[in-house]
Amino acid sequence: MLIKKPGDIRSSEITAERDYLSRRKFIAAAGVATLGLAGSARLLGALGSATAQEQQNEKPNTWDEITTYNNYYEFGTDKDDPSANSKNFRTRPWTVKVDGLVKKPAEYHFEDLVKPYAEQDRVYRFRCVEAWSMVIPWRGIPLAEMIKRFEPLPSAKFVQFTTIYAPAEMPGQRSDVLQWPYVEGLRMDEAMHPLTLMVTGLYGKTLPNQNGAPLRLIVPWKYGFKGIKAITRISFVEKQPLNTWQIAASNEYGFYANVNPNVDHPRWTQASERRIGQFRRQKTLMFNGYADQVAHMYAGMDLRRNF
Ligand SMILES: Nc1nc2c(c(=O)[nH]1)N[C@H]1C(S)=C(S)[C@@H](COP(=O)(O)O)O[C@H]1N2
Ligand SMILES: [Mo]
Repeated sequence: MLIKKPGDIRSSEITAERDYLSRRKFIAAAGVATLGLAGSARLLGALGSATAQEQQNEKPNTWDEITTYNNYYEFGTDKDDPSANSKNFRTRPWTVKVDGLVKKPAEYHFEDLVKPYAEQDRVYRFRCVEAWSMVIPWRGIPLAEMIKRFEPLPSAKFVQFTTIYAPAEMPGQRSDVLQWPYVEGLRMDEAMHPLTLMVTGLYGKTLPNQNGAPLRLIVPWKYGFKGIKAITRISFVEKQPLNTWQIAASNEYGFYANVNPNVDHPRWTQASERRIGQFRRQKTLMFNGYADQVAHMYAGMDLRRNF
């Protein structure tokens, strides 16, 4: 593709999620090979309902909005801190350690980790638990494709992710505002879901440092804090791991963190949200609008208790 500066990209040129979803290529890339027959049937079901979301016709947020309004406590607690303080953060060379309950534990150079895969562009809704939201054109690799290569053992029930610990380059890590390094976790089926993305880029360009370079997670039906940045370790484990925000305040943050308008956070409503760049608040959708694709994974679970 043509490399353009972000300012050159008109919103009409940005391919919306529905275009990807309607392409057979997407079906081949995102689901069938990984999930087998049952999974592909489920994905085809999801495609039908994605079309229903077309009506919302959501415009992606601008490059400036996405890269200057960030949460990344390693670089400060204010929204404009990460863009201001992450300029000298070094993302090369970068290694990702894969360990735990896998047949192929290894330490990968970033380049070797991503090389085998075709990156995909996907526009996802993104909602922070603080009740703001954006629409973001990510570029990345389905996590399921990476995980297949590691050959997890049947005993691996969860995946834990760890951010790099580099206090010399990350001023926030020199304070104890959170426990470092930042950690996150997913249940194996969530990690293998075709919507779950290992993000390497934004607007078709390399991922900026403030958005989690060189590698960050995006799970679009969960609150933003599940999208751990600057991942340096992926561990396959048997027991449900804690995440950083649970460690900080377990009454406010749970393991699942599924976007749920019916269960409020003690400090922020989850029933509605403010889209960055817009004035009017809008209703928050169950599972952030991805219910048709993901609700089956939580059937029978009490989502008030498992928040
Ligand atoms: N390592 C790390 N990852 C993190 C965070 C963080 O502080 N440190 N903040 C999380 C939160 S609360 C949100 S909302 C998203 C923000 O992602 P963005 O800045 O790309 O919008 O990153 C998540 N990932
Ligand atoms: Mo967040």
